[in-house]
Amino acid sequence: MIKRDIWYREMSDIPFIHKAGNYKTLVPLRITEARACFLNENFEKERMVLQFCNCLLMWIVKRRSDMISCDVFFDALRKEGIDFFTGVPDSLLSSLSAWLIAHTPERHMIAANEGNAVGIAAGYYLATGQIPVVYMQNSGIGNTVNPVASLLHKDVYQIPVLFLVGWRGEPGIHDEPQHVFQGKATIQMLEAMDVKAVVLDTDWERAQTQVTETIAYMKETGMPAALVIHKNTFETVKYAKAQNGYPLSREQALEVILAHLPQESRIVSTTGKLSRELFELREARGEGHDKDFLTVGSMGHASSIALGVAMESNHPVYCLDGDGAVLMHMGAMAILGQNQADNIQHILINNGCHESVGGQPTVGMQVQLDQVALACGYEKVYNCTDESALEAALEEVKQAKHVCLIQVFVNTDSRSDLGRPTVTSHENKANFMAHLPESS
Ligand SMILES: Cc1ncc(C[n+]2csc(CCOP(=O)(O)OP(=O)(O)O)c2C)c(N)n1
Repeated sequence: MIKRDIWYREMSDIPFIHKAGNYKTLVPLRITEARACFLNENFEKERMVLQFCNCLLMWIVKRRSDMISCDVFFDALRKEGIDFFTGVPDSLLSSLSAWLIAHTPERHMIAANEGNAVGIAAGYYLATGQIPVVYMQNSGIGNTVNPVASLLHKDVYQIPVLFLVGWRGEPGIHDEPQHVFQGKATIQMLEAMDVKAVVLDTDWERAQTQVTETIAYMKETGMPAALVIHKNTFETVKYAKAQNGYPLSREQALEVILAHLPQESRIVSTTGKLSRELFELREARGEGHDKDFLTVGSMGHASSIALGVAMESNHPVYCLDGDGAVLMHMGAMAILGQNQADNIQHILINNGCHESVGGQPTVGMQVQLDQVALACGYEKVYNCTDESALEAALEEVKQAKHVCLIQVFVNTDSRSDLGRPTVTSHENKANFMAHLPESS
């Protein structure tokens, strides 16, 4: 959190700009109004922008009055008889997740993937006749395509599900490369599946009418519909990440891993902060990035990408995975376990949550993923909770003749100043491919 006295010392007498809800109107705010503002926590970075501009600050704040209260939003749904929620967390919808976890845990289920959530929602509808909610980042639309088209659609069973879709990569708003195309295609993709798409207004008076009309449409037609949600639509509801007491953080585990991998090995890393930490650790170690493929999108597919690479190369290939990602497409473990390649290893960094998007729990600590790996045909599994156990496992798998699982249990810490890769996704691909053919 920003310390109030530091904020006032740094910001006094400086007018700053408020980017309003629709990101078009620039509203100058007096410093005295800062109290009423929701501030970006990354203060150091913003201060650099301030120093650079000297007197003009492009500040990413929204007045609380521009935002929708989660209490009010869920109350409106409840009045329509909607009170069952399932989905996959996302940073853009983190306030919604936090609210659901705090207020209605027995009516809320975090799913393994967005298609899984559609299945649960459809079953709920069959049992109750009530409309369920599926929430997700727009990246998850792809995971819903089959159950939407062949389960919910009116040509099949005609099941109304209300989707809340976080709009990453919204045109006109800067976002990471993995969100750009998805952002452009979001509305079209929904409409192509005959899912009515309504972009939720950030002003509650207008949004309320949209919610009422959308639900009326669903009740009348029996069809699914989606409320597409801009960034910063909802007032902040904080979720306190559960702590689990494990000594290593994900980044510390990565440090140990990098120090013990064979020189010629290649890494395929999973979606989220793990890949960002890997990138920064490579910089800190003065190494290049050519040996790492950062799977910035396509959550849950890193181990499959690693398998494809391993099949066609002589390098030892290590997949660095997360528990949320492994659970999302757990079938990949079966294919990995049954493959013939002798040069692939699977390292699962398990913090029991979707740490990258707010720390919402996964079932990663309840499910014995090591036993799943063995059942899938992995040669051996290692469960590590500290540095020395991890080091020993990393040394041992160098001799393995088949895929093993090294599961590292870590805490839920991460740095607040974590950056993003400065190499583009195209450069990452080109560099990785260019350095793959020969063992080096
Ligand atoms: C299909 C899809 N759904 C949701 C997301 C949003 N998302 C990005 S990272 C992440 C969490 C990943 O959790 P985990 O694999 O456990 O790694 P951690 O962040 O805990 O290191 C989520 C849900 C996404 N990128 N793609």
